[in-house]
Amino acid sequence: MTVKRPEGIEDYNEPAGGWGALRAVAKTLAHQQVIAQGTATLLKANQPEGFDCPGCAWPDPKHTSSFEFCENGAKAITWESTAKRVGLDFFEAHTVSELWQWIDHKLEDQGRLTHPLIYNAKADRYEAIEWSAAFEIIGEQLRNLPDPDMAEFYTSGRASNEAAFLFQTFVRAYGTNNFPDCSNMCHEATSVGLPLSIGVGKGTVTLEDFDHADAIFSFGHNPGTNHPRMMTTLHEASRRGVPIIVFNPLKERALERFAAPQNPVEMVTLSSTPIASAYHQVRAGGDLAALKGLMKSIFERDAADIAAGGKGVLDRDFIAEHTVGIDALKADVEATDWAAILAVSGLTRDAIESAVDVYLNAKNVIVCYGMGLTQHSNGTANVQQVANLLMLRGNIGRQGAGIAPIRGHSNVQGDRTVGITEIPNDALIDGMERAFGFRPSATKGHNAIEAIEAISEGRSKALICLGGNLAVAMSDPDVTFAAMRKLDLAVHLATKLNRSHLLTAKTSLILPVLGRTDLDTQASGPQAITVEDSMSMVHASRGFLKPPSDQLKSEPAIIAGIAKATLGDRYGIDWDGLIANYDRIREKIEVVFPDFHDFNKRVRVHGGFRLDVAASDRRWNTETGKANFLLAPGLDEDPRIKDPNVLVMTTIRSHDQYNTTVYGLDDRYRGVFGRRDVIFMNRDDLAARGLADGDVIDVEAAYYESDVDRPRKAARRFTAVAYNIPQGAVAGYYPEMNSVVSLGHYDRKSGTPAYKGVPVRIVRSL
Ligand SMILES: Nc1nc2c(c(=O)[nH]1)N[C@H]1C(S)=C(S)[C@@H](COP(=O)(O)OP(=O)(O)OC[C@H]3O[C@@H](n4cnc5c(=O)[nH]c(N)nc54)[C@H](O)[C@@H]3O)O[C@H]1N2
Ligand SMILES: Nc1nc2c(c(=O)[nH]1)N[C@H]1C(S)=C(S)[C@@H](COP(=O)(O)OP(=O)(O)OC[C@H]3O[C@@H](n4cnc5c(=O)[nH]c(N)nc54)[C@H](O)[C@@H]3O)O[C@H]1N2
Ligand SMILES: [Mo]
Repeated sequence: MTVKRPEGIEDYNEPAGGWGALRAVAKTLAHQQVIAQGTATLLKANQPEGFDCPGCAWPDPKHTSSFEFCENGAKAITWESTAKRVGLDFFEAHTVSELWQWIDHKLEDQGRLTHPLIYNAKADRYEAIEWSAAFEIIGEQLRNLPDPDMAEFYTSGRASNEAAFLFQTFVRAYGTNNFPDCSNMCHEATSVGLPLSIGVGKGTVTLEDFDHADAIFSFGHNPGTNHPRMMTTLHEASRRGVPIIVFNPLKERALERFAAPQNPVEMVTLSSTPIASAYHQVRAGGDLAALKGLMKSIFERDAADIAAGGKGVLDRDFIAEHTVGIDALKADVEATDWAAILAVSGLTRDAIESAVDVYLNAKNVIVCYGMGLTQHSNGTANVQQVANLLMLRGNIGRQGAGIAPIRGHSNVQGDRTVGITEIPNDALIDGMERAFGFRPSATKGHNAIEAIEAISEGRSKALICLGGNLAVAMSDPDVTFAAMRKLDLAVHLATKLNRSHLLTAKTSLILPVLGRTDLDTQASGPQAITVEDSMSMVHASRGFLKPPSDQLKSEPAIIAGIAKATLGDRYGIDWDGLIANYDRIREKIEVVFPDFHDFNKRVRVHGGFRLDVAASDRRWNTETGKANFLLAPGLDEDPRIKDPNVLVMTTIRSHDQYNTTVYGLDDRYRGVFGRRDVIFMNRDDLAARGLADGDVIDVEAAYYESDVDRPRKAARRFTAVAYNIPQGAVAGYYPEMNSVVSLGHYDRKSGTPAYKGVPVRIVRSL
C-alpha cells in the first residue's frame, strides 16, 4: 500500500550525483538562456587562466578539477552569467512597493543589474544616476556624519582579496572599524574559537591530507549540496576503505550514497558508492554532548588500557610537548554523566562507542565540520571540543590529520585574511601604517549583530554593503527590516536585485558590479583578482565574459570611487593608480601582511600558493605557546529549553539555493519538489501533537525571557512533513525561518546567530 504524501513530497531513493545531477545542469543552463555561452563558461571554471568558481570554497587539486561535473557550481555560474537583465525599463515598470511583494527567487531571477541606480521616494522607483554623481552623494553623506562610527561597512564573502583589502583600507582611513561581515553569521565560531585552541582561526589540513587520512569524521555539513567538489574527495576516500563517520540529524543523501558523474562505470551501470560507513543522527544542538561522549569514552578506555598494563590510548608525547589543560578537560568530561550525554545528544551508548572504535583504530583522523556546529549558542564551544578531540591523539599538525572547517562563500576566508575584521590586531594596524603612512584606530567596531542593533537604535545612520543580502541573511526580520528603513544612507554593490535593496533609506543607491565570470579591464589591461580557499591556498581568478552592460564597474573601482569622493587626498593614497593595475593593490597587501611575500610572482604560478598555517607545523601562536585544551561546561544547546513541548529547530539550505539566492523551488535529495514552505518533523513528535504528515502548522519561537511583552515570533501556515529526523528536532529552510529567530539568540563568544538551535513550538494553524 502506498501512503499518500503531501503535495510535492516524495520519498527520494536514488543516490546523490549521477545522471540526476547532469540533467539538473542542463535544465539550469536552459532556464538562464545561456546554452552556447554558458557551456563555454563552465569549461573555464577552476582551470588555469580561468575564474574561480563562486559556488564554494573547496579547493581543487593542482592539475585536475572535477568542476565540469559540479551541479551546484554550474548553477552558481550560470546564475551570474545569465543572459537576463534588469535594465532601466524594468525599474520604470515596477515601483519598489510592488517589487516588495515578489518572492526572493523572482527578484533575483530577473537577471543582472545594468545601471547605477538611486531611489526616488516620490515616484517610489529606482532611477538611473551617473557614477560620478553617485560617488559625490555617498562621499558627501559620509563626510557629513558627525562620527565615522555611525557608518557600517558590510562584506559578503564573494568579494575578492583585492576588493576586500581596498574596502578595509578605505574604511580605516575614513575612521571606523565597523565591519559587519557574512562570516559573523557563518564560521565566526571557528575564527574566534580556534585561535584560542590552536593559535590559528583556520583549518590545518590540505587537500593532500585527505589522501593520507585513515578516518574522516563529518559534523554538520552537507557537501552533496554545498561543497559538491568535496564529494570527489569523499568518494575516493570511501573507495580506499577509509571509514567516514557522519554526525548529522538529517540523513543527507550524498553522505549516504554518491554516484560520481565523472566515473564512467558508476554512470553506465547506475551504481553508486556508499559514503558514510556510520551515520549518527545526533539531535540538532546535541553535538557538544556527542563530542563529550566521544572524549569520555576515550578517557575510560585509556584508563582501562593502563590498568591492564598497556600504554594507554592517548598520544602522551604530543600532549606533554604541545598542549596545556588536559587534566581540567578530563575532570570536566568525567564529571559529565552518561545519562545526560545520551539524552542531550540523542545517540545511544553503542553509537558513541562504535565511533570511538573507529577513531582509535585510525592513526590519522580528519574532522570536517560546517554550519551544524557553528550556528549554535555554543558554536565556539563546539568548535573547541572538536580541537580537543583531535588533540587527544595528536591529530593536528601531522600528515593526514587535522581540523577542516568547511568554509562558506568562495572567498570568505580570504576577506578575513586581508583585513575585514572589526577587531584589528596590532599586526594589522602596524601593517597599515607601513603601507599607507597612517595609523588606524584600534577601537573595536561592530560585527553583524552589533551593526543591526546600532542601526535599529539610531546610533548608526549609513550602511555600505560590498555584496550580499544582509537584511535577509540576518535573523529577526521584524527588527532587522525595520532598522534598515531608518537609515539615512544605504548603498549596495551588487550583481542582482534582492530584498535588502528594497528596504530603502532616505538615500538609497544600487551600484552594479562585475562578477567573477566577467572580463575586468582597467587602464593597464585585463585584470585578475585573487581568492583563498578553505585550505589557505591563494590563487588567481580571471573572468572573460563580455560584461552585462558597459555601465558596470569592478568592485575595486567602485570602492576607489567612493573613497576618493569621501576622503579627497587624505593620506595621499593613490586610488586611481591602485585601480589601474591590481598588481599595485597586491603590492600593498604584501606590505601589510608579510605572509603574502612575492605575492604577484607566486600568484602567477599555476595553482597559486599556500599561506602559512602555523598549527599545521605544530607551531602554536597562543598565549601559552601551546595548543590549549579548552573547557565547555555543561551540555545544553540552550538552557532556556526546559519545556518538553519545545523542539529545537535547525534551518538548512535546499539543493536549489545559494544562501538567500533561491535558484528554484526543488530540494531533490530530500524529496521536495516545487515548494519550500515545509517543516521536517519526526513522526512521534507529530503524533504527540495530534498532527499528521501534511497538516498545516505554525512555528512559534519559544524564547522564555523575551516573549513576555512582545508578540511571539512565528512563521505561519507551513506544511509539516514526516521525515527521518531525531525526536526533539525539526528542520525548515533558511531564510524563510529567520522570522522565528530572535536577534538576541546568538553565541555570546563569537556573535554567531543560533540559526541551528532555535527553540520552537509547533501548533496547528488556525
Ligand atoms: N549550493 C550552495 N553552496 C553553498 C551555499 C549554498 O547556500 N548553496 N552556501 C555557502 C555558505 S555561505 C556556507 S556557510 C556553506 C554552508 O554549508 P553547510 O555547512 O553544509 O550548510 P547548511 O545547509 O546550513 O547545513 C549544514 C548541515 O548541518 C546539518 N545540521 C543542522 N543542524 C545540526 C546540528 O545541530 N548538528 C549537526 N551535527 N548537524 C546539523 C544539516 O542537516 C545540514 O546537513 O555552503 C556554501 N556553499
Ligand atoms: N536562518 C539562517 N540564516 C542564515 C544562515 C543559515 O544557515 N540559516 N546562514 C548564514 C550564512 S553561513 C551566511 S554566509 C549568510 C549569507 O549572507 P550574504 O552573504 O549577505 O548573502 P548572499 O545570499 O550570499 O548574497 C546574495 C547577494 O549577493 C549579491 N552578489 C552575488 N555575487 C556578487 C558579486 O560578485 N559581487 C557583489 N558585490 N555582489 C554579489 C547579489 O546581489 C545577491 O543577491 O547568511 C546567514 N544566514
Ligand atoms: Mo556562510
